[in-house]
Amino acid sequence: MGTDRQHSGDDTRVAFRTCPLCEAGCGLEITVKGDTVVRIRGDRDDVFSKGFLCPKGSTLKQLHDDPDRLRRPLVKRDGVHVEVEWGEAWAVIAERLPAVLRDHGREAVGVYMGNPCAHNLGPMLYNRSLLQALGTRRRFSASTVDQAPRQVAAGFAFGSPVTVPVPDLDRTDYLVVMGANPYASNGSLCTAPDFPGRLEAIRARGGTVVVIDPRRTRTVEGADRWLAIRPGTDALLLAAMVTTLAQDGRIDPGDHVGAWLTGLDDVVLACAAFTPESVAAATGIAAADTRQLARELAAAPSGSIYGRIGTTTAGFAGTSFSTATSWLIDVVNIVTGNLDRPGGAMFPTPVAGSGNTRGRRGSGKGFTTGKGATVVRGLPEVMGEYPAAAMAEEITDAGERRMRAVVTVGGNPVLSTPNSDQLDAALAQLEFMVSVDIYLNETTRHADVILPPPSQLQRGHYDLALLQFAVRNVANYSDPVLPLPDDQPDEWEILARLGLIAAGLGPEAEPSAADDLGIATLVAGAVGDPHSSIHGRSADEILAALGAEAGPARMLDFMLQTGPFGAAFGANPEGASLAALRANPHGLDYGALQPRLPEALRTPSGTVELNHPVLLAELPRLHAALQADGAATPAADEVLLVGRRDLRSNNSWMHNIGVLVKGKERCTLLVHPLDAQRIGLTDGGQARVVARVGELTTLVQVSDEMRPGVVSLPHGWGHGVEGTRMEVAASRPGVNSNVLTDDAAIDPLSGTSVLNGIPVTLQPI
Ligand SMILES: Nc1nc2c(c(=O)[nH]1)N[C@H]1C(S)=C(S)[C@@H](COP(=O)(O)OP(=O)(O)OC[C@H]3O[C@@H](n4cnc5c(=O)[nH]c(N)nc54)[C@H](O)[C@@H]3O)O[C@H]1N2
Ligand SMILES: Nc1nc2c(c(=O)[nH]1)N[C@H]1C(S)=C(S)[C@@H](COP(=O)(O)OP(=O)(O)OC[C@H]3O[C@@H](n4cnc5c(=O)[nH]c(N)nc54)[C@H](O)[C@@H]3O)O[C@H]1N2
Ligand code: SF4
Ligand SMILES: [Mo]
Repeated sequence: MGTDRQHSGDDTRVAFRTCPLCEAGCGLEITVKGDTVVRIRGDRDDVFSKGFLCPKGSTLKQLHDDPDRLRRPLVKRDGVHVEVEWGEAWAVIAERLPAVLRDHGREAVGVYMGNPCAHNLGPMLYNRSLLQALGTRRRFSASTVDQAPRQVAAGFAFGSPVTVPVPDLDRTDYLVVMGANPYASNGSLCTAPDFPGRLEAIRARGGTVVVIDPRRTRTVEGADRWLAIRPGTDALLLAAMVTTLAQDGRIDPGDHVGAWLTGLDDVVLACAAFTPESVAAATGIAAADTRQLARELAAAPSGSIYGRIGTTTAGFAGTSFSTATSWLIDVVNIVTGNLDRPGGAMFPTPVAGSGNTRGRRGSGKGFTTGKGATVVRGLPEVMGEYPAAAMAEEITDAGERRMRAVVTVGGNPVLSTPNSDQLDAALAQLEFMVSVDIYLNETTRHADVILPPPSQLQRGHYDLALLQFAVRNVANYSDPVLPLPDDQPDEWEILARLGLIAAGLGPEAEPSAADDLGIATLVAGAVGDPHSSIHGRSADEILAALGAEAGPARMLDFMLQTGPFGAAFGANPEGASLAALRANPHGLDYGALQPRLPEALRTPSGTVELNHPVLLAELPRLHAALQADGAATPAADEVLLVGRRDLRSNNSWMHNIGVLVKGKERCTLLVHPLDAQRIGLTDGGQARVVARVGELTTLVQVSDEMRPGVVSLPHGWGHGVEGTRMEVAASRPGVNSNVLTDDAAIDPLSGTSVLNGIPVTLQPI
């Protein structure tokens, strides 16, 4: 295979491959003998990760070999999943899915796409055709339990939801990490292999790292300073930082950004309602600390605030300000002169596939939401989706307009989305459900048909989504390490065939023919687009150069060649292409991030629309919530629940790998000693945790890592449910924290759930 190196003499070879498990995208060196993986280690020559790898990376072998990983489709017969041939699985789908569409219309079908789809070329390139074929607006994904607020804020202010600034980690002097724990997560919306090493390098070169988090995480331990914020109040702190700088007369976006900025005065004025003193009781951060933080960031030669899960999924006063928080992070980065400058918060120039490197540069249609709304709560469409938190009610409470069938692709919403008992019960009521998934788990147990894609090692890889948020402009492609078994379709073929069936073309229609048509359409669009590097060229010439082999690799080649560093089919012979990446198995490095204003903007005005009315209106709403907040007087046994991640977990689905779950129990409730004492909880004892929507019983771990009044329970556990087939996971089940999270509380602008800052009461058992 293209990127392999053959050892002479025996059948041992070394393949280089990017790890598809998390956003860091580390380079792996995989030694294979015959068709057996004998070793996986970090690729020291990888241009980006330089040998770094976490404990999960080498488990691609265990994942591949896991006897519970599905290798054949399952069909549910009399309540039990049985293995069938592919032909039979397709026949069941062809009989039942089009019938729902025919009898009840396109909106009767819903789709949920999970996180692994963002790490996988098949879904990244072919989910869209499945969605088009289904023709439903009832699209849900993990985005609304994750990053949607960050993207919506970027959409309004910069004109495109993929134009998300990332901290320039390798050149910064001052980094504020807000609601992220990259020592465990390895970073998110900031693709940076060895994120911890990059943080240590900031301090080694004399810079400063500050962490804002209700828990003293590993990231805090590696930092200069910790501000133990009360969950959900980051927007208040950020607004008060703006006010501090305004009072100091230090609002200065710099000439470069200042030239492309609208509405700064409006925003600063609206933030004046929040001062370090007026927010201190709510945030739990002393006014002097807020001032110091603002002043230090403004005075640093370069710096930025980087916000993640704690800023995009937190609740406050019964509602959520996640989009506002992401926007205010941008505001602080702007008023301190740090947007779009080296060492600050910068826009990557993705080598392939980004909406913000295509089309007209510097202005555009801008960003809107609300093309449609959910039936039950009338929640608006955002980025082509509805909130994941609305899935259950759309199945159970929408009467004749209810969702009767669901397709999941690489998702486990029963463990990942709020009020999950309710969703679990709703899925059981569906008329038909199909899952494209590698496991029979808490969600897929409800599916009538499960279609298993190939393993992580049996498919090609390019981080099309995550390299859009990388701290360097890099590109890295890997061909499949192991061949596909004879009758195993690739994931793109599964998705394409599902689409063809939904379109009424039957199970015999050819995915490759649909793909040929798809690529021809893309090429025709590009040669006709005056902004494309292949404008005016012959479509036939381009198609001939791309070759006849259908699938993601051809599509990717097209994207690389027409991207900002692309070879443009011979016009720029040294440029990026699939062939160039195959010839460079350790990746290609296109250098540090470059300033991209105004070219990266797609707003109607061609400026950063910092005072977009939808965003600006959040400040009065935030002020009202501050007044309503009962910060000082929670009920005696009430605490706020937040989540946490562990280096050896990956959301809900890697707990079937023995080496990753062995050792001490990790699904524990962390409780501060003062809270434990007050409530009567003991270390190693059990607590009942009660929230508005549900309750559970869990193991208590007393720890002064927590801010008093805040407790932490990881998500992604709660295995061993009847009808699942994950033996190792079932032996260490843990509890499902999303039984406690509330589907009613969402960020109104993005539809994103509240997964942190959940009011709960604790009782000893
Ligand atoms: N309380 C709380 N809840 C949370 C979070 C939190 O911090 N706290 N975090 C949220 C976040 S950030 C996220 S991203 C979501 C994740 O939410 P989901 O994406 O719904 O859940 P995952 O646990 O990632 O489940 C992935 C599913 O994909 C399957 N899978 C794995 N690899 C493949 C593959 O190659 N192809 C296919 N087709 N399937 C595959 C797995 O078997 C599993 O069923 O969870 C969210 N939920
Ligand atoms: N090992 C591992 N790595 C992963 C994952 C995994 O499950 N395991 N999941 C991947 C995914 S899908 C994602 S999205 C990323 C997420 O990456 P991160 O955002 O780094 O994830 P977390 O470790 O959940 O960190 C969130 C932090 O926010 C804090 N927090 C909670 N509420 C608040 C609040 O209101 N304000 C502030 N300031 N902080 C708060 C929590 O205490 C926690 O330390 O990780 C990815 N990487
Ligand atoms: S940090 Fe992420 S990408 Fe790197 S080896 Fe671990 S799981 Fe894979
Ligand atoms: Mo995520």
